[in-house]
Amino acid sequence: MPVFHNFIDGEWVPAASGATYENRNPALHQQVLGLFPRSGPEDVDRAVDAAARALKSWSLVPAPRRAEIVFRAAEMLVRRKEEFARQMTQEMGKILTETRGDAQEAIDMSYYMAGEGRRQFGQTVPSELRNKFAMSMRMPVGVCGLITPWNFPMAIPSWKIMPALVCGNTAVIKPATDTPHSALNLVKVLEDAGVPRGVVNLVTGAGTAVGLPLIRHKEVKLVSFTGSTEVGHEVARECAPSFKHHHLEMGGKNVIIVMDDARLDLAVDGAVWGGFGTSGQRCTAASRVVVHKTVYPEFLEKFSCRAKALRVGNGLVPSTEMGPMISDNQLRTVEEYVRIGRDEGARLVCGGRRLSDGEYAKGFFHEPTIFADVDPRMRIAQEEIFGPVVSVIPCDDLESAIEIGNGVVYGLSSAIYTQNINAAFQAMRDMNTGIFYVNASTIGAEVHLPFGGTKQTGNGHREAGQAALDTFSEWKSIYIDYSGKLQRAQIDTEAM
Ligand code: UN1
Repeated sequence: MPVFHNFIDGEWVPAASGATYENRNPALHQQVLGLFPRSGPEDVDRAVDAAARALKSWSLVPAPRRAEIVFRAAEMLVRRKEEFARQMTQEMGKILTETRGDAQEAIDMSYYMAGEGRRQFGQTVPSELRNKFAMSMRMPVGVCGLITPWNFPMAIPSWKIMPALVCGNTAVIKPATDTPHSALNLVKVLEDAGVPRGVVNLVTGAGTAVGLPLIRHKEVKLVSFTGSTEVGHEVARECAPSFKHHHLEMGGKNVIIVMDDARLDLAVDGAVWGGFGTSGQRCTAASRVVVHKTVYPEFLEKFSCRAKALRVGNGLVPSTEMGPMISDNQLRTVEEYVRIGRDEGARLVCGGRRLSDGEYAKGFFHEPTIFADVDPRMRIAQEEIFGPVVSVIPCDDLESAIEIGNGVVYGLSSAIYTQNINAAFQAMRDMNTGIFYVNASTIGAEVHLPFGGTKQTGNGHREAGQAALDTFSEWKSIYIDYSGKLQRAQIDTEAM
């Protein structure tokens, strides 16, 4: 049985208590993939102390040099992509093509952020006064506490670690309990690429035992959290008393709008990919499809045919199109929402059952599920399910589609399928989401544009793209007066 360790101050060490927990395969639950440290507050303290000690010297390494290490990490990820993807499918369940995509996203983010090492532009502006220079530059924030989810086990850790590093911060990462291995692989690559000791630390274990003490630690100056809106509230509350920076990326209830002039087969492709990719366990998943009434019957027919035909199974088997749920808990949540949908009177057109025959009994599988004729006020159309359950909602026109689309508490991603450029532009303007797609599904954001959402999806910060630099750095404005005399801004300005 492989035994894995925390990474603290450049050493691989067990939890101080020696306790471990099992990392199991959600497709074959009897299979234990490895033992990981069941860490506690004492491990968090050691990791944060190491990160705090490393901060000064790391922040003084020129940003292009820091970025070279990130670049080397990217190259190592390229070489080990297949190995990491297979391990990811085993610990998380999603199919191999998707875990390759997840590792690729980490590669892309690493290359992108490596480039940002040479591009952390500030501003130089004319001063209001003579013989005075004005400019701004970025500063690191300090020790970052990074708390990452299980659905993108390597990509999302990379979204946080890479910008944190190029901006000169040090970090302690606490990966999701269900997917420690992929985060550990990323940290190992950073170690091999030459990140100095203490700069990146990894502590595995539960949210209450590791995440909470990490958020509360006074030396942690920035928390970046991806997960549920419920836990996001808690993170925000914990950070408020000390005004600790906190970046939150939370739930979604994303929508695809299908207009009467849409290329219907393309829209069906998008709904299948967005609804059932990653078994619906994405914050960007297309869990609602709002369809113009004139094409509604045809869309529904085609969509349910495709969903019924999806091959569900172990993600390592090449023919599999949809893997298991991450855990029994997640599977129960999905079953509960199916019950809620039925009770609310939505029409179940396909799926709706846990899969438990034969090989399926060994894991946490659920059928791709579609509810039709859904009222947008129903709970299945309002709440994030994080599973393979899609609500199809009829609409009369673009205005009502947009109103339905916006009628949820979340604001992450939305999409429209139409051939009408005016409709596309109107929806682009009016959908209150952080990400918007035209003739493409709600998933598949790229690393060099801001990622995040409005309303209860986020708290105004973004990750990825240049926006990540704003999340992981502080601004300093600098004025250099070389006039050799007292110049009073605002007061002397007029006399100029
Ligand atoms: C998530 O579901 O938490 O845009 C992130 C996408 C992926 C990232 C999803 N690139 O669907």
